[in-house]
Amino acid sequence: MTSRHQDEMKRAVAQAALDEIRAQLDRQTVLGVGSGSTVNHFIDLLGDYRHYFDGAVASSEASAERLRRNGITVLDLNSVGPLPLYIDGADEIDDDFCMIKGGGAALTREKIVAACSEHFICIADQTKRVPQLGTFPLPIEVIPMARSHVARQTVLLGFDPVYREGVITDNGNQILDLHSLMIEDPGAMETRLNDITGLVTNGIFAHRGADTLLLGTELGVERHV
Ligand code: ABF
Repeated sequence: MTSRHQDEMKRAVAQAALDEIRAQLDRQTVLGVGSGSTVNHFIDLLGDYRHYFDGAVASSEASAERLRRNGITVLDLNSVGPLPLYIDGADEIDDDFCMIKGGGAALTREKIVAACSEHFICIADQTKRVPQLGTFPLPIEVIPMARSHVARQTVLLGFDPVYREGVITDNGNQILDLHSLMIEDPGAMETRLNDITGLVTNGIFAHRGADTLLLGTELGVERHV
Protein backbone atom coordinates (compact mmCIF):
# COMPACT_ATOMS: atom_id res chain seq x y z
CA MET A 1 0.00 0.00 0.00
CA THR A 2 1.42 3.38 -1.03
CA SER A 3 0.93 6.17 1.53
CA ARG A 4 0.33 9.75 0.47
CA HIS A 5 3.77 10.59 1.77
CA GLN A 6 5.38 7.84 -0.29
CA ASP A 7 3.46 8.96 -3.35
CA GLU A 8 4.84 12.49 -2.92
CA MET A 9 8.37 11.04 -2.92
CA LYS A 10 7.54 9.08 -6.08
CA ARG A 11 6.28 12.22 -7.79
CA ALA A 12 9.36 14.21 -6.73
CA VAL A 13 11.70 11.57 -8.09
CA ALA A 14 9.73 11.43 -11.36
CA GLN A 15 10.18 15.20 -11.70
CA ALA A 16 13.90 14.80 -10.99
CA ALA A 17 14.15 12.22 -13.77
CA LEU A 18 12.51 14.59 -16.19
CA ASP A 19 14.90 17.37 -15.15
CA GLU A 20 17.80 14.94 -15.64
CA ILE A 21 16.91 13.94 -19.20
CA ARG A 22 15.29 17.11 -20.57
CA ALA A 23 18.47 18.55 -22.05
CA GLN A 24 19.17 15.25 -23.85
CA LEU A 25 15.87 15.17 -25.74
CA ASP A 26 15.77 15.91 -29.43
CA ARG A 27 13.41 15.03 -32.28
CA GLN A 28 15.27 11.75 -32.92
CA THR A 29 15.26 10.52 -29.31
CA VAL A 30 13.36 7.37 -28.45
CA LEU A 31 13.05 6.82 -24.70
CA GLY A 32 12.64 3.53 -22.89
CA VAL A 33 9.86 3.87 -20.36
CA GLY A 34 9.18 1.31 -17.63
CA SER A 35 6.16 0.48 -15.50
CA GLY A 36 4.70 1.05 -12.07
CA SER A 37 3.31 3.90 -10.02
CA THR A 38 6.55 5.94 -9.93
CA VAL A 39 6.88 5.66 -13.70
CA ASN A 40 3.22 6.64 -14.06
CA HIS A 41 4.09 10.01 -12.50
CA PHE A 42 7.00 10.29 -14.93
CA ILE A 43 4.78 9.55 -17.95
CA ASP A 44 2.25 12.17 -16.87
CA LEU A 45 5.00 14.79 -16.54
CA LEU A 46 6.60 13.72 -19.83
CA GLY A 47 3.38 14.47 -21.72
CA ASP A 48 4.18 18.20 -21.73
CA TYR A 49 7.44 17.45 -23.56
CA ARG A 50 5.98 15.14 -26.22
CA HIS A 51 6.95 17.49 -29.07
CA TYR A 52 10.61 17.49 -28.04
CA PHE A 53 11.34 13.81 -28.75
CA ASP A 54 10.35 11.10 -31.23
CA GLY A 55 8.54 8.63 -29.01
CA ALA A 56 8.89 5.89 -26.44
CA VAL A 57 9.22 2.13 -26.15
CA ALA A 58 7.09 0.86 -23.26
CA SER A 59 7.82 -2.08 -20.98
CA SER A 60 4.14 -2.95 -20.50
CA GLU A 61 0.76 -2.58 -22.18
CA ALA A 62 -0.37 -0.42 -19.24
CA SER A 63 2.50 2.02 -19.75
CA ALA A 64 1.95 2.04 -23.52
CA GLU A 65 -1.66 3.02 -22.98
CA ARG A 66 -0.73 5.75 -20.51
CA LEU A 67 1.92 7.11 -22.88
CA ARG A 68 -0.64 7.30 -25.69
CA ARG A 69 -3.15 9.02 -23.41
CA ASN A 70 -0.46 11.65 -22.82
CA GLY A 71 -0.02 12.15 -26.57
CA ILE A 72 3.32 10.33 -26.73
CA THR A 73 4.01 8.06 -29.73
CA VAL A 74 4.62 4.45 -28.72
CA LEU A 75 7.15 2.65 -30.92
CA ASP A 76 7.97 -1.01 -31.48
CA LEU A 77 11.37 -1.94 -30.06
CA ASN A 78 12.14 -3.88 -33.25
CA SER A 79 11.79 -0.76 -35.38
CA VAL A 80 14.20 1.41 -33.39
CA GLY A 81 17.88 1.08 -32.58
CA PRO A 82 19.48 0.93 -29.15
CA LEU A 83 17.78 3.34 -26.76
CA PRO A 84 19.86 6.11 -25.17
CA LEU A 85 17.87 6.17 -21.91
CA TYR A 86 15.62 3.87 -19.93
CA ILE A 87 13.64 5.20 -16.98
CA ASP A 88 12.08 2.63 -14.66
CA GLY A 89 11.30 1.89 -11.03
CA ALA A 90 12.27 -0.98 -8.75
CA ASP A 91 10.92 -3.02 -5.87
CA GLU A 92 14.33 -3.14 -4.19
CA ILE A 93 17.72 -1.68 -5.07
CA ASP A 94 21.02 -2.33 -3.31
CA ASP A 95 24.28 -0.36 -3.04
CA ASP A 96 25.59 -1.89 -6.30
CA PHE A 97 22.36 -0.83 -8.08
CA CYS A 98 21.29 -4.46 -8.45
CA MET A 99 17.51 -4.64 -8.26
CA ILE A 100 14.50 -6.81 -7.70
CA LYS A 101 11.81 -5.88 -10.21
CA GLY A 102 8.56 -7.39 -11.38
CA GLY A 103 6.14 -6.64 -8.58
CA GLY A 104 3.88 -5.33 -11.33
CA ALA A 105 4.42 -8.49 -13.44
CA ALA A 106 6.17 -6.58 -16.26
CA LEU A 107 9.67 -7.96 -15.58
CA THR A 108 10.27 -9.66 -18.92
CA ARG A 109 9.65 -6.62 -21.08
CA GLU A 110 11.45 -4.47 -18.49
CA LYS A 111 14.52 -6.68 -18.77
CA ILE A 112 14.37 -6.59 -22.57
CA VAL A 113 14.10 -2.79 -22.73
CA ALA A 114 16.87 -2.46 -20.12
CA ALA A 115 19.09 -4.73 -22.23
CA CYS A 116 18.58 -2.45 -25.24
CA SER A 117 19.33 0.76 -23.34
CA GLU A 118 22.61 2.58 -22.99
CA HIS A 119 21.73 4.23 -19.68
CA PHE A 120 19.28 3.01 -17.03
CA ILE A 121 17.91 5.61 -14.62
CA CYS A 122 16.16 3.97 -11.68
CA ILE A 123 13.55 6.13 -9.99
CA ALA A 124 12.48 4.99 -6.55
CA ASP A 125 11.40 6.23 -3.16
CA GLN A 126 13.57 5.57 -0.11
CA THR A 127 11.60 2.48 0.96
CA LYS A 128 13.16 0.61 -1.99
CA ARG A 129 16.77 1.05 -0.89
CA VAL A 130 18.05 -2.07 0.88
CA PRO A 131 21.40 -3.40 2.10
CA GLN A 132 20.62 -6.83 0.61
CA LEU A 133 18.01 -8.01 -1.91
CA GLY A 134 15.40 -10.55 -0.88
CA THR A 135 12.95 -9.10 1.60
CA PHE A 136 10.63 -8.29 -1.31
CA PRO A 137 9.54 -11.65 -2.78
CA LEU A 138 11.39 -12.26 -6.04
CA PRO A 139 9.00 -12.47 -9.03
CA ILE A 140 9.67 -14.93 -11.83
CA GLU A 141 7.69 -15.26 -15.06
CA VAL A 142 6.99 -18.86 -16.07
CA ILE A 143 5.48 -20.69 -19.02
CA PRO A 144 2.13 -21.95 -17.65
CA MET A 145 2.72 -25.68 -18.29
CA ALA A 146 6.11 -25.47 -16.53
CA ARG A 147 4.85 -23.72 -13.39
CA SER A 148 5.07 -26.70 -11.00
CA HIS A 149 8.40 -27.87 -12.40
CA VAL A 150 9.90 -24.40 -12.01
CA ALA A 151 8.46 -24.09 -8.49
CA ARG A 152 10.12 -27.39 -7.45
CA GLN A 153 13.46 -26.24 -8.87
CA THR A 154 13.32 -22.99 -6.89
CA VAL A 155 12.60 -24.94 -3.69
CA LEU A 156 15.90 -26.78 -4.26
CA LEU A 157 17.57 -23.36 -4.25
CA GLY A 158 16.01 -22.51 -0.90
CA PHE A 159 13.03 -20.42 -2.02
CA ASP A 160 9.42 -20.73 -0.98
CA PRO A 161 7.46 -20.14 -4.25
CA VAL A 162 3.92 -18.76 -4.23
CA TYR A 163 1.73 -18.77 -7.36
CA ARG A 164 0.33 -15.27 -8.04
CA GLU A 165 -3.17 -16.46 -8.83
CA GLY A 166 -5.26 -14.65 -11.42
CA VAL A 167 -2.31 -12.77 -12.95
CA ILE A 168 -1.47 -13.27 -16.62
CA THR A 169 1.49 -11.30 -17.95
CA ASP A 170 1.47 -9.24 -21.16
CA ASN A 171 3.21 -12.25 -22.72
CA GLY A 172 0.49 -14.72 -21.68
CA ASN A 173 2.54 -16.31 -18.91
CA GLN A 174 2.21 -16.73 -15.12
CA ILE A 175 4.08 -15.36 -12.11
CA LEU A 176 5.60 -17.10 -9.11
CA ASP A 177 6.80 -15.00 -6.18
CA LEU A 178 9.84 -16.51 -4.46
CA HIS A 179 9.82 -15.90 -0.71
CA SER A 180 12.09 -16.60 2.22
CA LEU A 181 15.61 -16.28 0.82
CA MET A 182 17.98 -13.34 1.13
CA ILE A 183 20.07 -13.08 -2.04
CA GLU A 184 23.77 -13.04 -1.21
CA ASP A 185 25.14 -12.92 -4.73
CA PRO A 186 22.55 -11.33 -7.07
CA GLY A 187 24.55 -11.95 -10.27
CA ALA A 188 25.09 -15.64 -9.49
CA MET A 189 21.44 -16.14 -8.51
CA GLU A 190 20.24 -14.36 -11.66
CA THR A 191 22.32 -16.76 -13.76
CA ARG A 192 21.26 -19.82 -11.74
CA LEU A 193 17.56 -19.02 -12.14
CA ASN A 194 18.02 -18.37 -15.86
CA ASP A 195 19.10 -22.02 -16.18
CA ILE A 196 15.71 -23.41 -15.14
CA THR A 197 13.74 -24.71 -18.11
CA GLY A 198 10.34 -23.10 -18.40
CA LEU A 199 11.37 -20.01 -16.46
CA VAL A 200 11.11 -17.07 -18.86
CA THR A 201 12.62 -14.27 -16.79
CA ASN A 202 13.62 -13.72 -13.19
CA GLY A 203 13.25 -10.38 -11.47
CA ILE A 204 16.89 -9.97 -10.44
CA PHE A 205 18.46 -7.14 -12.44
CA ALA A 206 22.14 -7.59 -11.60
CA HIS A 207 23.86 -8.26 -14.93
CA ARG A 208 22.11 -5.19 -16.26
CA GLY A 209 21.53 -3.06 -13.17
CA ALA A 210 20.86 0.65 -12.97
CA ASP A 211 23.45 3.27 -13.92
CA THR A 212 21.92 6.17 -12.02
CA LEU A 213 19.63 6.05 -9.01
CA LEU A 214 17.30 8.94 -8.26
CA LEU A 215 16.03 8.29 -4.76
CA GLY A 216 13.09 10.15 -3.28
CA THR A 217 13.63 10.82 0.43
CA GLU A 218 11.93 12.90 3.09
CA LEU A 219 14.65 15.53 2.62
CA GLY A 220 14.45 15.65 -1.17
CA VAL A 221 15.76 13.69 -4.13
CA GLU A 222 19.22 12.13 -3.87
CA ARG A 223 21.20 11.41 -7.02
CA HIS A 224 23.53 8.39 -6.87
CA VAL A 225 25.85 7.23 -9.66
C1 ABF B 1 8.27 -1.53 -11.98
O1 ABF B 1 7.25 -1.08 -11.13
C2 ABF B 1 8.67 -2.77 -11.42
O2 ABF B 1 9.64 -3.53 -11.86
C3 ABF B 1 8.38 -2.71 -10.01
O3 ABF B 1 7.72 -3.91 -9.78
C4 ABF B 1 7.48 -1.56 -9.85
C5 ABF B 1 7.97 -0.44 -9.01
O4 ABF B 1 6.98 -0.07 -8.18
P1 ABF B 1 6.35 1.35 -7.96
O5 ABF B 1 7.01 2.37 -8.82
O6 ABF B 1 4.91 1.17 -8.26
O7 ABF B 1 6.60 1.55 -6.50
O8 ABF B 1 9.26 -0.61 -12.09
